[in-house]
Amino acid sequence: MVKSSLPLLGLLPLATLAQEQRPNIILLVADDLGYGDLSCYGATRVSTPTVDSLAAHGLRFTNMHACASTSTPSRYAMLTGMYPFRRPGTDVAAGNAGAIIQKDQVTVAKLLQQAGYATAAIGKWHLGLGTQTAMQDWNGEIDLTPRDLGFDYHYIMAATADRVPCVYLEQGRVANFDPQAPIEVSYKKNFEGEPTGRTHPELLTKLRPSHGHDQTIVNGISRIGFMKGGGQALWRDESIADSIVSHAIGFMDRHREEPFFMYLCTNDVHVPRLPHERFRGLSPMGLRGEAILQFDWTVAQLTQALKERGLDKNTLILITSDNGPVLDDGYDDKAVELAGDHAPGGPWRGGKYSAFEAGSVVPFIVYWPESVKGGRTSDALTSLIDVPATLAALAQTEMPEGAAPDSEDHLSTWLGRDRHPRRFAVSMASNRSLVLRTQRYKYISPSKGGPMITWGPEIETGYRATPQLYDLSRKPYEGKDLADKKPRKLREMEELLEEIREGE
Ligand code: NG6
Ligand code: CA
Repeated sequence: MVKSSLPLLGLLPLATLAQEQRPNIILLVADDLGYGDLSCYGATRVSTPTVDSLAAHGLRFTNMHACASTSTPSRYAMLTGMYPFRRPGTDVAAGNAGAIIQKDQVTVAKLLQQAGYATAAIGKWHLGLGTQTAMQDWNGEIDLTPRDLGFDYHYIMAATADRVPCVYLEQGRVANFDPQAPIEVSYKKNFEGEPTGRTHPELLTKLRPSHGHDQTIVNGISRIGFMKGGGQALWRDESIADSIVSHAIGFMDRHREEPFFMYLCTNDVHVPRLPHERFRGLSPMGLRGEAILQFDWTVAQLTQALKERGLDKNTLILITSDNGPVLDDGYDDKAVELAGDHAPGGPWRGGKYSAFEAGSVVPFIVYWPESVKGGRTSDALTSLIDVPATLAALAQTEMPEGAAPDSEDHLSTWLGRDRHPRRFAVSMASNRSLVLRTQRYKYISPSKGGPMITWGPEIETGYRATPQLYDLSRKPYEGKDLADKKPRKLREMEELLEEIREGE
């Protein structure tokens, strides 16, 4: 079934990479960008020329899996190399959640730091901040930040654009802090006299909620959670991409003489979708389409900046997404009405939140002009759980005992030097049910819950009280449950999942 179009290449063995040749690494993670949202993955109603060109000159994977179909658990796995099902408290985090990754945990950033890389986290964070939930000092210094987790520099959004606090944090403090407007944050109750989307819909000048998202209003958009103050520090949604790009380029400039690692997370294409005005009207799919264009623009800005600094040849860019796509995720941005025949999940069933494939199959493009032969695709089963071990191997640094326990080094597959698939890929749906993929089969563990998401998005969950088995070599994908027909295969998958569950 591994019918990759990769020829087996006789490139230099990795071990001969000299220290000084170690590339800069940009791990570019989009938010909720689906497999079918890029034109190099088959989108026709939107065009992403820059990403397409990186794919054309790099390696494009068709079977990469995020470890969860929502952000927090997916990112947790990608940074720590530990499956989120091993830790409670790894579900979608509030904006005032305490740090979810422990200070003593190994992260990909710590591994690369130890290898001599300058490291940064820029953009969406969504992994909690501070030692204790709801106890952060937003007007002073946050007591546990990405700095404690291996990132020398951070310029981040605490959670998501639809959650308060709507400010950036830089080096543990609110960026552009406004002493005239001290910040308070609560996910329990509103602050006296503060209007919300629910009480003051007339103040919603930019976007209205379609479900949820009716609390504090910032920039004419109501959010999840309550906040007060912020003043000059509050973000303008239309400028988030610009702000992320300029801070990424700033970091590049400060570290052009040494290897750097950037965990660069766009807000696009998460809700509320309000890309910069210069994209308005450029997509038949409205704001969601414009957000995809803005994502492509972000990639263009980065590649251009690398080129101008002579860093383009020796920078490895990995482009992916934290989870699958959703159209209506809580704001009336006409994503559903304007989608036309666009299939954000490509050929896969389900979407964000779901146990079906579109929840976890994500785009994955590897671009490194100096070392990766371009123009190829690979259908090898791969997983974002391997980010820590694979990047540590690339940086030629040791993995400490017990570090990133679920992560494996698949560097040769990622760089296209061979086409070995992972033995399995595990991901987690939003109700924490587990999904197991092998190159050919897929197992969905039994769980409670109806066939559709209940709170607004029109997405099939893939949940069922009985175990499901699918043969992914058959179309339509996940069209026929083989659990009854193939009891031996089913048992084999159950046992494998049990083995993975127990191992650590
Ligand atoms: C959901 C939000 C959704 C989005 C998601 C997290 C509501 C009704 N929906 O709870 O809008 O924020 O959480 O998305 O609140 S993620 O990509 O960061 O995981
Ligand atoms: Ca997401």
